[in-house]
Amino acid sequence: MKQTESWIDECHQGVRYGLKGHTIHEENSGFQQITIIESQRYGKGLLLDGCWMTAELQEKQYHECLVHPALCSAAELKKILIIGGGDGGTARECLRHKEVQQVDLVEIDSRVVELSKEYLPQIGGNAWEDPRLKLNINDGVEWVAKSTKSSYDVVLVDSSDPSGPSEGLFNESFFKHCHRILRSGGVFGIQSESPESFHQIHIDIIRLIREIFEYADPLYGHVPMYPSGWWSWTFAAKDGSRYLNPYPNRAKEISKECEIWSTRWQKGAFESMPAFIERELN
Ligand code: SPD
Repeated sequence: MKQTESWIDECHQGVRYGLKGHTIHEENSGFQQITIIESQRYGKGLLLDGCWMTAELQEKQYHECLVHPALCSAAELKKILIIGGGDGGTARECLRHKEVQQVDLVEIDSRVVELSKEYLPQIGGNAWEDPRLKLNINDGVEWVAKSTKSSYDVVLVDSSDPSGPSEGLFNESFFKHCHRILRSGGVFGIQSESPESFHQIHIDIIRLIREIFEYADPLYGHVPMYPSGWWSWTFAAKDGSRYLNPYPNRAKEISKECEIWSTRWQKGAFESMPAFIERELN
């Protein structure tokens, strides 16, 4: 029998951001409400606590933009840390880099991983079987606090919005640990919300990261299903703004199979800070 299609919306402050489709699975994991939907336009999708996380036909717009600015510019790529990212998309993009020896994926909610493997297997792709991937069902805040100094070449935070299980991933203490565990020559990257829909949160994230890291800059792009569709990722480093300059050999190899990311796209995306954000940050 054909499922009844309806609008599935993420709602904020008098605005809603929706896809037409139907719910195929819903549960409360103890950490959060997890919803898997089938949409008419973007394939299967995932919501956490009613907020859009990803969908099969637009996940690359998010994952490529979080991963490649960092992995194409870090001095070495031996050991990568991903906090969150339970759908596997960030790990998949990291593991496309042949120099990567180990990816520690630290996801607090095992059900996000299990349901993503079951309903959204294309998003993780081969990452789940890759021996370089070490999946840890653990609290990312505790993980960074316990990690030894300078133990990672790249640290990526692929979290949901800063509330519920992700609340602790946006504060001073967390960022200080990320700075401590990053090697010099390393790159830190985090999804940093929408300059429009989550304007103040976006500003606060950049300001805080700039207080802790020697160099930090946001990059702007589009994820159609997210609030306003206008999204950002912020990158930081200790030894210069190396994230602005991808190594040409890595970039050439990686961009061959990207939908969005390329050195050209990245250059524009770092340059496209809107004037109102630039004024506030200065
Ligand atoms: N408002 C949505 C922010 C979600 C960012 N993370 C998405 C997870 C995809 N791996």
